[in-house]
This record gives sequence, C-alpha cells and structure tokens, in this order.
Amino acid sequence: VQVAMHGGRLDRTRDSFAPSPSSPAARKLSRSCGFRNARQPVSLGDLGKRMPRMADTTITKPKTRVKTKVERPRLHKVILVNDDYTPREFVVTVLKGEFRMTEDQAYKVMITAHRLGVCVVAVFTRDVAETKATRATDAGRAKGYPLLFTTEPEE
Ligand code: TYC
Repeated sequence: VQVAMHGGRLDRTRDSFAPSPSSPAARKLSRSCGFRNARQPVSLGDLGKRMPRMADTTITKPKTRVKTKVERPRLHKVILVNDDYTPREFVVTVLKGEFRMTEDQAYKVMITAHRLGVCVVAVFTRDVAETKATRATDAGRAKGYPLLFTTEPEE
C-alpha cells in the first residue's frame, strides 16, 4: 500500500517522479520513517516504525573469548632394568625385536643397563610405552628370565 502525501509536489529527479513532502506533518512523517532524502512513496508498513539509528544501538564486545588449545601428549620412557640372570645376547634380541633397534644400538642399551643398573630404551605415548614394556618383559618370562622393562612419564 502506498500513501500519497497531501500537498506533495511532483519533483523531477534523475529517473523518477515522486511526491515530495511539503507540509510540516508530511516532512515529519517522512523523516521519522527514514525517508528524508527519498523520492519514493512511504509504505504503510513503515509508518509506525522507527528506523534503528547508530546512536540508539550499543554493540558490546564480549569480554571473554574461547581459545582452542592443542597440546602434545606427554611421553613415557621405557626403561630396561638389569638383572644377574638374563643372558646378554637374549636382552639384545628382545631390544631388536620389540624396539626396532640395530645390533649396535641394542648392544649399547644392554651394556649400559648392565653397568649402571638401568637404561632408557626409548620414549612413546603412554599406551605404546606400556604395551612395548609388557611385551618385552613377557618375552623374558616366557624363557624363564627375570628380564624387566618398566615405564615412567617424562618430566
Ligand atoms: N646382567 C646380565 C648378565 O650379565 C645381562 C643383562 C643386561 C640383563 C641388561 C638385563 O637389563 C639387562 N647376563
């Protein structure tokens, strides 16, 4: 629905003819609808509304923000413990089989545990460390040796 404004003149604008409010009431109506500079009729639906203005609108920035953080899982050491009964060569074989070490690497780890009492074999996520330590310990037990691999979290 379009409302014709009383007393409106027909103004020539660039590409259209439209009534321009000339009475004070018509001007006020025009302004309150936000059509001050419009050269177009005001629709009935807009008559009762006020257009939101910048000055009426408070936009508040949130004071908290959600920060997504990703952290690496803690690593766990697998530790070889010395004993007096397990043959050196068997320790080396287990290290090669369970921890994918070369002969040289396995020998160095075995001899370090033999001399110092313990040696860190490698670090893994907790599940992997525990599984490997259990499997390697079980390999010794299957042969009747007290070979022991333990785990502990890294600092
Ligand atoms: N001490 C053992 C020996 O002399 C060899 C050995 C080394 C065993 C390291 C366990 O973790 C170990 N037969």
